[in-house]
Amino acid sequence: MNSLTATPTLSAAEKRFFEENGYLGPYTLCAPEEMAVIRGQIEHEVLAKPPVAFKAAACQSRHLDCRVVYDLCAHPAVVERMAGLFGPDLVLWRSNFFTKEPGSKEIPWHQDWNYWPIEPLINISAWLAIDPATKENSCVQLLPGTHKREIKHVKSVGAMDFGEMADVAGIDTSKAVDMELQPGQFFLFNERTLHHSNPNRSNKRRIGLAIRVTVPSVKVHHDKLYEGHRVILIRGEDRQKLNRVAAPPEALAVGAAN
Ligand SMILES: O=C(O)CCC(=O)C(=O)O
Repeated sequence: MNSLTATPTLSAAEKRFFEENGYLGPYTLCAPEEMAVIRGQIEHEVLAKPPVAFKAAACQSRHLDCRVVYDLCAHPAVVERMAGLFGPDLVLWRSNFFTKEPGSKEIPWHQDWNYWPIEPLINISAWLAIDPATKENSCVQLLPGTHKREIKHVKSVGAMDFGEMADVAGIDTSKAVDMELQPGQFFLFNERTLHHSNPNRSNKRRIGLAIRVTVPSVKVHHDKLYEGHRVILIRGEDRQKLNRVAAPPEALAVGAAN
């Protein structure tokens, strides 16, 4: 199926796979050639210029002020599959670019719920490859089935990119699945799926965009994120109105504010 032209739906087998394993994919949002053009915009107009409308690092939630990022986060290839798992009403509450330059550290095994100010802890993420993501340049690794329980997190040990990591004593991390992706491909996973990435021992940079989506009945604690934080409704209706909402950025907003 061409994910660029058809509305994707999930089969019963795909939904079962997600329930059993806590992840799904890879799928294709766009061709590598199309992502090469988008990558240029991300490098020069997004990551090179911090946001002005809200106080966050240049890699955080740029779907709020850059149309190119919003269009990736709200792409039907992503959103329609998320709707197949989480229902018709969806809220984009966060996104971030994970850039691993050559020599960058390990991101430890973790479950995302541990770090997030949302209540209840319900989230579906898409991880979209901006650069190729391979074993060589430290693609994300997932542990299937680990989403079924919460794992205690402890202070990180060793040279890690995060301050806290999951306590994986007793968990067989050799069963990890390598999520190797071409630019423009993505996978889905939930807030309890254990994942990590190795140090980047190659000479190739790896950028991915993590897209975080929840449902309108989840309260996002804006004050624990950053000043000016908002959510954007990307599908269906927000009947609960629990969160501060923003409109999608204008198409011309990329780079215009700086
Ligand atoms: O990109 C990585 O290596 C880690 C990604 C991650 O931790 C996430 O998307 O939650």
